[in-house]
Amino acid sequence: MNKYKAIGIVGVAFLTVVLVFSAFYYYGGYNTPSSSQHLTQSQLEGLNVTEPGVYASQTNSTIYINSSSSLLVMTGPMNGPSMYSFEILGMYNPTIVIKEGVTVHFTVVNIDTDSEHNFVLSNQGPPYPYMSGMGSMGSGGYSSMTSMSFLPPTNSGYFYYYNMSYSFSQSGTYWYLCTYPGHAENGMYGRIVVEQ
Ligand SMILES: [Cu+2]
Repeated sequence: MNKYKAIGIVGVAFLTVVLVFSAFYYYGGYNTPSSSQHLTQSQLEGLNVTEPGVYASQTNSTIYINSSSSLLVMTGPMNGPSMYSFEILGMYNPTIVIKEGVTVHFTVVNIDTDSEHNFVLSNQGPPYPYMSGMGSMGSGGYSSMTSMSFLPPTNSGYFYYYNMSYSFSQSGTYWYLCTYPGHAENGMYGRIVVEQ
C-alpha cells in the first residue's frame, strides 16, 4: 500500500465517523428534547397523591407537612382561578405549614400549555417586582434560597418537570414563587410557615 492510498483510506474513515456523529447529534439535539425530563399524563396522575406525613385542609387552603414527604407542585393550571397559580393537592397557592427539621421533596411539573414557569423558595415576601428573578435562575434583586430554570409549556402530552429537595431546618416564614417576569408580581406565590 502506498502512502497516498493509506492517507485516502484514513480520510474516508474520518469523514464517515464525522457523518455518523453528526447524524446522532442532529437527531439527539433537535428532534427530541432529550435533555429535558418529562412525564406522561398517567405518570403525572400517579404522582398526585397525598403522602402519610401530609395533611391537606381544603377549608383553610393549608397543607400541613409533619414528616419528610414528597409533594407534587403543578404550575400554571389551565382550570385554575388564574394562570399565575401553583396547584398543590387540589388547592391554588396554598399555605404550606412544615414542621421544623422536615425535608420536603418537591416534584415541580409545568401543566401550562402556553407559558414557562418555575418554583423558587425565598425568605422575601410580596409585593414582588415585575422582574422577580432577573433571568432564568431566580437569583438577583432579592434573596432566593433555591434556583430553578424555567420549565417549558406542556407539549404533545408531555409535561416537563424538575425534582428538588429542601430541608426546612430553621423555623420562620418563607415563600414560594415563580420568577418568570411578571408572574410573582401578579400573584404567583404562596406562603410557607416552618413551625417548631
Ligand atoms: Cu410562572
